[in-house]
Amino acid sequence: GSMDGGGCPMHGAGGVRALLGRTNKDWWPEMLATEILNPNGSSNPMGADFDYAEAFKQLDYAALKADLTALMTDSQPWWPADYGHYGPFFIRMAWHAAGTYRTADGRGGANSGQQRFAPLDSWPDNGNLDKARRLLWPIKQKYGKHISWADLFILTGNVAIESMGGPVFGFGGGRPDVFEPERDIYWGSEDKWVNEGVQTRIAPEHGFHEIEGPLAAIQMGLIYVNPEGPQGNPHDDAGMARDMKETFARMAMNAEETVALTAGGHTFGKAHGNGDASLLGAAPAGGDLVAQGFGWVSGHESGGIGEHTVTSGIEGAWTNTPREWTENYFRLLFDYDYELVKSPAGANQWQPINQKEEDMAPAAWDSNLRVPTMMTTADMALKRDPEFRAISEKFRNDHEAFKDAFARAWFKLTHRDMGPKVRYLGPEVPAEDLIWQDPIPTGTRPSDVDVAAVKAKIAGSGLTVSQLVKAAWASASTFRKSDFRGGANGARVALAPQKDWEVNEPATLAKVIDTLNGLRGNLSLADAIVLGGVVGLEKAIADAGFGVAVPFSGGRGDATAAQTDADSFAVMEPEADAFRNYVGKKKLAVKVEEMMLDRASLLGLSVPEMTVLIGGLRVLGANHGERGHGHFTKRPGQLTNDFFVNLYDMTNVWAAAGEGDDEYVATDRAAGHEKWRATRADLIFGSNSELRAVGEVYAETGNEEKFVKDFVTAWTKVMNADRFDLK
Ligand code: HEB
Repeated sequence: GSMDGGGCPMHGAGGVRALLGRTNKDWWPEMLATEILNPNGSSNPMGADFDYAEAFKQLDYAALKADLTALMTDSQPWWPADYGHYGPFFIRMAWHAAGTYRTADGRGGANSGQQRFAPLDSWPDNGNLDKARRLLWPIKQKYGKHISWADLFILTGNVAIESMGGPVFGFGGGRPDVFEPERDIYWGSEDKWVNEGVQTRIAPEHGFHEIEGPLAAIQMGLIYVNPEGPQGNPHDDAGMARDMKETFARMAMNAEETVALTAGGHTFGKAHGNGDASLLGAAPAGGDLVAQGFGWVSGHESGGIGEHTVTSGIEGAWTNTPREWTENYFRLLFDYDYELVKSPAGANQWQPINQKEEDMAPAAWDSNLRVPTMMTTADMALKRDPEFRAISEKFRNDHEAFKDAFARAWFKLTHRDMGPKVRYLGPEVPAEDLIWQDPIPTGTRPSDVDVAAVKAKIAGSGLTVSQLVKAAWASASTFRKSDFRGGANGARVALAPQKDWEVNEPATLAKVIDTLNGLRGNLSLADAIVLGGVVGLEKAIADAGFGVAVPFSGGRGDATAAQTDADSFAVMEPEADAFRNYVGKKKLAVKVEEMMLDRASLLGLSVPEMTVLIGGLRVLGANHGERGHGHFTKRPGQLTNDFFVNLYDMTNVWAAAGEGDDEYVATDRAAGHEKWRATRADLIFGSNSELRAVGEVYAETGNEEKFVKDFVTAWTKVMNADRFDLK
């Protein structure tokens, strides 16, 4: 069942949910199935040779910014600008583009322009942002390949802030667009949107940790929290603050950043609820052909634009100066007491009691008219929650501190998923290094002579193939293409918290690192760990009788503990790692084989790459804690295709080894004696027809060397996944 009534969010047998939960096909069954033409997920019309960084370097950045500035006040009759200025609207667009980021898997966020696609384009919380994108289209069209939509969303947000006098910390370009929805992301399992019934992800009697898996929003279709209060209840002060803190924490924001962002954002613009929400038409993804992707078209006699716009249903501006950066947000929040009122659309909101005429806002559509300002229940938490209140008071009394905090938090919000600073492009990249960028000192490329010398020392060090391969895998396999964090560069595997992760077998890892540190000469530790993997593999390949070389690209740097935010790395600890046949103690929300897919996806691997890596790692003895499961070989430490050969051997009969679903045993069909042990992450390569089809290729006679070569290619891809300097 679904999670109606705030119940258990888990689905299916054994309390596990489906990896992807509810998908576009579930929401919009009639959506055109364009993916049949892009079975490999590449609908990119720019082609493989297109280098966005090169195209961006040719951009006339100043001209683009001037055009964006002019756009701010170029009101269009089909979507008139409130107060004659689109700035606030564009800030909300940029914030919602970035605000889907979540730390747990690094997915979401601004870095691929996903707001253009379902389901995000049709989330209730993204209401009317389709108009913001259409307003931008002439500029996108003009600058073409030199600016991606993903970059444009964020740069437009920055220009909006600047054009209203607000503080900005910088801008880095370099977010290449994708041209289809990211289909590897879990947005939740609920079958109703936030506005279709009460389906909160935090059951009041439980608490924060109840938000399942990577999710960072409190309800389906929201960026974060319900502005009217938990489940729409405007009187649940504690719940409101709790929801805000937990959801913002899940996108890497602390309480101070949360206050600065919300107050800074709501210094500008207004909410829209001057009309009847029931008159709104379908969201973009479900819309009629002639709507051309325009959503939420209103049946109101005026067309539901301008004065009668309905978006959130809340109505009014937060301040008396909605198109300028000022101190008015905190002033009005603290100077007035507020009473609960209903917007014309029926939403709960808070209105200042006995508001002075001069503190009222101009009407968005008529600057001669004064209307009361408002606060949402979420805004009220900034003064009602004790922790938030202390921060709000500080900002109220120290406007410079507020400006700095807002500018920095906005920069972090909008750049958090871009990975290391080497990926930032353009003239406005701030010089200052920020801890959330996971800084790594630039490495130097070791000479061939040095590499050869260290290789020889590693080979003679007594470290085993298994130890070397495991250390290299532990180091590199944290990489995730979702937010470009992790990876072998920086050698953070030798620092807290990674060095202490159970999956990494801390004691053995420490021994390998000590040994490598003692012999690495002028190579960085990060390079030495990867080179250790090369030495281990080359031995395993030679022992198996093949002559395949393993490439090595040195030049990694070593990060220090001071350059590492240990807490922010803690969320990256694997709860399971099929590549090392590891399952932690925590009960998994999805099946082990789905965790395997998820990790392979974050590493950017294809099905054959994942398959060949698992098959090879098993025979190399890379299992966590020397676990024998899936170790289907009589020649351990040799890089052979034995895993697949033995898995597909019909003399084996497989059965569950006990009560649980985590251990299986093969017996000889005729003689009945035990032959092998396995986990789900092993047997899936026989039971799933697609994985089996690929595994069979590697089991085939004549493909033994292909197996070795493909393994080396996939392995090297993982080792170099974070080498942005090589690309
Ligand atoms: Fe915000 C708007 C809520 C945060 C910025 N918001 C808004 C609205 C609402 C909200 C309801 C209205 C919409 C319509 O139109 O109707 N928010 C909210 C919440 C939160 C937030 C609940 C959490 C707490 N914001 C935020 C942030 C930012 C922002 C963080 C940035 C930084 N917003 C904003 C803006 C606006 C808004 C600018 C306005 C728009 C216009 O004007 O259009």
